[in-house]
This record gives sequence, C-alpha cells and structure tokens, in this order.
Amino acid sequence: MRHRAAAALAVSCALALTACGGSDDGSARLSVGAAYMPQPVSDLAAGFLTITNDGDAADRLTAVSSDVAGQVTVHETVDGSMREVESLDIPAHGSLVLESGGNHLMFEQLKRKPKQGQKVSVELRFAHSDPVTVEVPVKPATYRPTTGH
Ligand SMILES: [Cu+2]
Repeated sequence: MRHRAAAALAVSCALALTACGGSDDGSARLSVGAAYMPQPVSDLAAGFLTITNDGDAADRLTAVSSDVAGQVTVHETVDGSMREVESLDIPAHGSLVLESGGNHLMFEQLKRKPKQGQKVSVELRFAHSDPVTVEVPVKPATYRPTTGH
C-alpha cells in the first residue's frame, strides 16, 4: 500500500482499485494545473506548470516526454542560469511550481514548432505515482500568467 498512488487525473481512478477515495494511506495524490508553453521562437521550447500534491507522501517528478520533442528535460534556474536536474521534489500537501524564471521543462529536438492556440501533449512521470498526461496550451511567446502571489 505504501506506494500505491492515485494521480488525480482521470484514468488512474479506474485502474487503481484501492487508491481512490482515501488520502490517508501514505501516498501522493497529484494534480496538474496552470500549464502552458510560450510559442517557441527557436528550436527550443519551454514549458511551465504546477503539480499539486494533496496526499500524505512526497513524490518526485522524474521524467517528461512529449509528442513534439525528441527530448524533454527538467531544468532549475540558479542565479539566473539554468541547469538540468534528475528530478524535482513534490512535497506532501504541497506543490511543485514550474514558472518563468524558475524551474521549467525544456523541449529539445522539436519535431514541429507549436503555434499559439495549439496544444502539446506532455507525459509526466513520477517516482511513485502513475504517469499523468497533460494537454499543454501554447500561448504567445511573451505570455505571462497572472499569479496569485
Ligand atoms: Cu532550461
């Protein structure tokens, strides 16, 4: 039971028979929001989103893939320069925020250039939870979300 996790998005509920409905079984419960990709201006694209964990256990974002990119890496930004990381922590009852100027996804080897108004399919994989697929909307290159903080 320890690592039985229910990603809050759709399918996993039907598959993980015992995981739904209980949040006190020591698992992560993940949901993804605020996702967007600024329309790329080069052969690289960035992606931003927030992963919220309503569960009692921490998890980690360990791998990302997309139909538009040969490779997607996870980057953090330290002192204005970015570097690739193996994984990013998603604390229990907390969230992992990927935002402009901070942690982000990097789409490399683009197979096509996503355009504003399109959606990009992105699969997120975790240390413990089931994978989650997100349809990420493409925004103008200069788009900045309005944040609540
Ligand atoms: Cu980067």
